[in-house]
Amino acid sequence: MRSTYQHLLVQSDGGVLTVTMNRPEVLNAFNDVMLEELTEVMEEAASDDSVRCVVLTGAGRAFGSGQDLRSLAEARASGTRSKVSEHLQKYHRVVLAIRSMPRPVVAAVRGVAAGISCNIALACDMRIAADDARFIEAFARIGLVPDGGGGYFLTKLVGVGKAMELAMLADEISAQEAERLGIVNTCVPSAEFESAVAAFARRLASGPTRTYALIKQQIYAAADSDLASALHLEGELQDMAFETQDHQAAVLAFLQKRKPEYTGR
Ligand code: LHQ
Repeated sequence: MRSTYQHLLVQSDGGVLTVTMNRPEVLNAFNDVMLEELTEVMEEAASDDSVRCVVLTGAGRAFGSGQDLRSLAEARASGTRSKVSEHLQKYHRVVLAIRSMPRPVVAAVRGVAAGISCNIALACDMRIAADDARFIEAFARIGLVPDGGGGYFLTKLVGVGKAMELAMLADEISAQEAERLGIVNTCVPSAEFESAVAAFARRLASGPTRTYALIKQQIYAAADSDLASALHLEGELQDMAFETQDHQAAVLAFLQKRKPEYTGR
């Protein structure tokens, strides 16, 4: 992993890789460079066993404001714009890297998460929001459909009826409402945001990492399958979990009335 990026801050500490989107002057809107850098970091984190939890967040007062509309308009005006679906494939690569990453990925959302930035937060495994966070499926405001997996993630998280409302009306959802709807896992006071994110990430980074990868596979497969297939996959995954060092050490720790220490192996 390189040490400097143009539009990301990347910091590794105790198994937690914190990736901060860093274009605060435009509320961390995505331009091509930031998108390419985020893809690179997520793909590298997926194959780096020293990373046991990834936190994705934004610099300044926002998580992200979606596609940079200025660079989009400039590309359209200059005639250099490719078909939107081709451009979207670059976002899809990030979404798929997050979902298939064999370790937990947490979105830490402060301020606004709009458009495709909102949907990249939804692609993460869990979300922590500061109480000033706001979520906007802003697409219909500019005559577009939710992209970056938004239609899929919204439907899974809040159900068809509410997903339809959020996508069509494109209204802002407060952090408290997002917590009530199950869009975010937890909402914390802004003053406690950084320490709450750090504690959550540290806890995940000191958990049974290989088992977390299997749980991720299990939950996402279950969301798209029938009971019989889910039960079949459960058996296969438990065979793998059963052989991890963390499982065996945790059983021993229980029998010896000690707290387990997970090594991630
Ligand atoms: C921005 C942006 C922005 C550039 C704030 N771009 N500068 C679409 C098409 C193609 C392919 C890929 O996928 C997509 C997906 C999408 O993401 S479509 C949705 C794109 N995003 C939006 O429509 C949201 C646009 N932004 C807003 O509606 C507001 O800025 C929000 C509600 C996010 C925040 O409002 P405020 O808190 O009032 O901040 P602000 O509007 O004053 O923004 C601060 C600055 O950031 C401002 O620049 P300035 O020079 O005036 O200080 C904005 O122009 C700039 N900015 N979003 N997406």
